[in-house]
Amino acid sequence: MPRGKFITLEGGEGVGKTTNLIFIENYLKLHDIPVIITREPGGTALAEKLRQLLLDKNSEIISENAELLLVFAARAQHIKHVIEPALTTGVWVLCDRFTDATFAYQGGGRNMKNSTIEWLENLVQGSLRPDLTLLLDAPVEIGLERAKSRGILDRFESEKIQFFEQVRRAYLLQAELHPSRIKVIKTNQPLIDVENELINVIGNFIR
Ligand code: T5A
Repeated sequence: MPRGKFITLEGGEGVGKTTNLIFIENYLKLHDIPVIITREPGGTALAEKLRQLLLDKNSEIISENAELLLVFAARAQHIKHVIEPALTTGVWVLCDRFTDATFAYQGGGRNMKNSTIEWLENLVQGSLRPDLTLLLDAPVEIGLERAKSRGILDRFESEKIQFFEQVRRAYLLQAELHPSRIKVIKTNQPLIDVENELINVIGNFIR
């Protein structure tokens, strides 16, 4: 049985990852591709608990190293119990955020060294990397406006605008570094146009 493909969706706050994840899942199912959707941080019972700790804005101040290690601890569980078992049985995995988010948020947002993140990436993931990454990109104000319209902000969403500008820059830099894997899709356009671009990219990928 051929190994499944690993597709990740990335982007800053409120750019439309969750909305478009469901659209992509339906598109793949229409093409008879077995697929599961999952998310990071999260995806297993323990990783979801770690997600709660990471997003809780009432917690004690979380040090940058603790934040980075919590993200990778959740990822280790997610890979072992969800991602690898699916891929090895031929199921495609569609994941809302993965390690590009760590380069963007902890690397870009928190100014942590990329070499530290790369070290943990190799430790936790071995050779596992996404086969395709869809980087949804919109000006920071638009994404934050959309995120705010949903109500209470979490620990990350409560950061200052400069943090999100750094996150966006780091994401776009990742796309420049990995042009064959990461496809940038602008989401400051009507949803139907975003969906058409996604069909184009994923259609090519399937072929
Ligand atoms: N994190 C995560 C790290 O710091 N390091 C890491 O390694 C990882 C993996 C997780 C947080 O954890 C941090 C980053 C994050 O802050 P999250 O829930 O995954 O949090 O991320 P969020 O960005 O908070 O997710 P959101 O649900 O807020 O944003 P989405 O999923 O991008 O946006 P979505 O689809 O919910 O859309 C937001 C609103 O916009 C509308 C939708 O209908 C919705 O109301 N919308 C559009 N409106 C108009 N036009 C369009 N084209 C639209 N697309 C969507």
